[in-house]
Amino acid sequence: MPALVLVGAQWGDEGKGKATDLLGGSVDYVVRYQGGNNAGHTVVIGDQKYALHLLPSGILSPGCVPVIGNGVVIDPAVLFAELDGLDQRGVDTSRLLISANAHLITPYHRTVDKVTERFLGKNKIGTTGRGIGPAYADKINRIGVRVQDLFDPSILRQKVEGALRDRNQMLVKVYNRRAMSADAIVEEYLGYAERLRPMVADTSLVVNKALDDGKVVLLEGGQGTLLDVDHGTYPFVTSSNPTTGGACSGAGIGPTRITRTIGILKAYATRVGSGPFPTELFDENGAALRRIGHEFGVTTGRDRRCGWFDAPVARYASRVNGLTDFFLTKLDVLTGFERIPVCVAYDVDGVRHDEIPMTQTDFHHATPVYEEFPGWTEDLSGCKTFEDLPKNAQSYVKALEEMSGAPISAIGVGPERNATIQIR
Ligand code: 2SA
Ligand code: GDP
Ligand code: MG
Repeated sequence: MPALVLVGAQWGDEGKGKATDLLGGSVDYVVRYQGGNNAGHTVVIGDQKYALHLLPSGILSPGCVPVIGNGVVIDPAVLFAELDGLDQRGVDTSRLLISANAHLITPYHRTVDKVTERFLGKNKIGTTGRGIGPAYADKINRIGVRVQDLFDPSILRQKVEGALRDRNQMLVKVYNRRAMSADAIVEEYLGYAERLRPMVADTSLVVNKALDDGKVVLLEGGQGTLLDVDHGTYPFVTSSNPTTGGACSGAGIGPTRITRTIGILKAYATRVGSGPFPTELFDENGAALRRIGHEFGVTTGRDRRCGWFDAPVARYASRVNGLTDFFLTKLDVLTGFERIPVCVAYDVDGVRHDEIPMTQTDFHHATPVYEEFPGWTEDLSGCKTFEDLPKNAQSYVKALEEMSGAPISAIGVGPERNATIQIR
């Protein structure tokens, strides 16, 4: 039976949390495969709103086993705080499984993330400051601390001391900071071991067995395609692979298991943090999108940069992820705009580019070539079928579908679970 992947098709915050929750009733396992508590996935159920940072959105579906895969980086204090918060709201979190191979974010990762950003000044990446990049850097450098190391105190000490040797030199000599104490970190992290132990599993084995048994597994990506460390707007990216290839390595399954890859696509565009964003608006339209769409970071509270829909970005996401279909979200936010421009290509120094330019230098210089669509004024929140949408909204969706490289299978017309039009 199938594994499905759900991936952000733009710069994140497309509405992946809602989409995962929507599918939650029909899936048995939801696996996070990359990122960490930099994510902010919002799920609205009735009058309750949940903001999940590290936990898979499937934790809110009672029949679902939530899994944190090997590709995720975990800050244990944040994990427990998030679990406690859900427990207090009556959510059963007891089914959570965590990969023994997932890496841990430690206090030195958070510190390094913050000081390097500060020193980059106007060239900063605009990270969430959660220690994500430095934790992945240690993983690739083969000096990372993994969940399983919490159960072997001597290995844990050896690793923390090893990682701190260089780090402390850098903190003291380059950044004029105090050295960090390996003893304190080891003591703190050993304190997490007991609570963590019952959740820890060989999650690759669990997920593969589930697939063998005919269960449905949903792999939930964080961030988005253009924030992918390989396929995004490097270096203005996160330090993992949100794209569908990352779902295999980050969950420990083979690509032949995957039968559906859904791209979550916002009806306009947003980005949080630095980096190129050709359709970004600096006028009252941008401010209106931010206000109506509540475009503020779920983790950091930062204003999100807002702009018009970018079709080459959607096509790119379709291509690098091999998307089978899109969920189009937040169409309701566009109600009331008289004309809705869509970027159909770019102009780079007088040359038209129909696809994302090959080099970042060109992408930084790209200005959008727009095609305009007539807007609509009707409230969309009550629309249940495609035909219920105003004609101009129907034409807008059809045009987006034509330009984006994969069929649209659902349309979001509000944040709530049932504010969704299922098309196929
Ligand atoms: P990091 O912290 O190393 O992953 O930051 C690197 C870049 O990745 C961006 N990034 C995000 N972009 C959109 N949404 C994210 N999650 C939160 C949300 C963000 C928030 O849902 O709103 O609250 O600010 C997310 N996480 C990472 C980040 O902005 C950098 O550009
Ligand atoms: P994620 O990171 O992709 O899960 O998205 P975020 O939770 O960061 O941001 C998406 C926001 O849009 C959340 O506040 C959702 O509740 C909201 N949302 C999702 N789908 C829709 C929709 O179709 N319409 C509206 N108005 N809001 C939506
Ligand atoms: Mg988000």
